[in-house]
Amino acid sequence: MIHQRLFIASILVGLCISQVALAESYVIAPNTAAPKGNLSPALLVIRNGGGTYIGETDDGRPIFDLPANSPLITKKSDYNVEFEIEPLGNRKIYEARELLVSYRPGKKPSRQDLADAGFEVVEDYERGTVLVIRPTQAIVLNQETINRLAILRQIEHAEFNHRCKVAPLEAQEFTGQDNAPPPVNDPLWDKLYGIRRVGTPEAWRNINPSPSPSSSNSQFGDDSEEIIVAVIDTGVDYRHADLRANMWVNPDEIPGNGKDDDGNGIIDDVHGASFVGGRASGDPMDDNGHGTHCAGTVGGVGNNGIGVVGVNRRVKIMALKFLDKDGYGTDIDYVK
Ligand SMILES: [Ca+2]
Ligand SMILES: [Ca+2]
Ligand SMILES: [Ca+2]
Repeated sequence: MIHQRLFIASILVGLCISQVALAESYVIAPNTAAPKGNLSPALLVIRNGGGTYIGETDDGRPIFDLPANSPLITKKSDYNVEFEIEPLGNRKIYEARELLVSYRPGKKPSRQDLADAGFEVVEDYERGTVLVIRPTQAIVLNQETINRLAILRQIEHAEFNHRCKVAPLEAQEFTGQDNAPPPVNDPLWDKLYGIRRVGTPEAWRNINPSPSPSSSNSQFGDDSEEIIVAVIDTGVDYRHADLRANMWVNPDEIPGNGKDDDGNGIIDDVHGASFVGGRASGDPMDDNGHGTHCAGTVGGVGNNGIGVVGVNRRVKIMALKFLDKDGYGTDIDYVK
């Protein structure tokens, strides 16, 4: 997926979960001249765990050190993610913890080196210089144990492989001042909270002062058919009557033939892919509902007399699933 030549207009992740304050630590190997904020590109995520964020360069300069509740905004996108962080004192939870470590290109630490430091490889993410590792003994993962990795000079960066969870969907109805007649014939227009809250009707009216169900697509300024939006979430019900016309279709993959026609390592990935549980699959069907809800907000087919309308009435939605049916997923599966 990562190597597809695609224009991804935006990435939506709707994650939110209760959090517990905990100091979170990052470590940079002593000989790594990391400029300020230069974390591994594959690991740029927001950290808003309510703790203090610390990173150091080889000469001791802090990379970042933020007070509680100051989110780090990534360079890549501007999404709102909060991660579940269990109490450090909860030994049982941390016994099962994993770490993500990135290493310098061509400098992958050997399994023996990692074993000498007390870790074993859970997963080798070969498309990036990233390993998922875990302690070989039931120990608490904290700064001290992470520091043991610092003796491996190949390692640039280490952090917890967080487990995160989507917030349950809450029904909300729009209660704003928009008294204009419905611009589309989608029957759930009156119940659409998100896109009206963010002013989508006003945006449409900037293009067409009187949008109505009889307006043509072009009169909505609806030229976004070539834009691909990746919804990274619990998957998407790509057969949904109000979404299927707006689903991205992999042009180089023949569906249902049991072969990886485009050679990207994933069989029959027609509308996206799933990375749940560390296994790549070509079927990102949503078994939770959250991702389909998000996809509807992004690109529910507009003015078709069915269901909802998205911010983009015509768009191509790529379903990338990393959260399971209960809404849980990990950092590493998100990165994929
Ligand atoms: Ca494929
Ligand atoms: Ca195929
Ligand atoms: Ca619709």
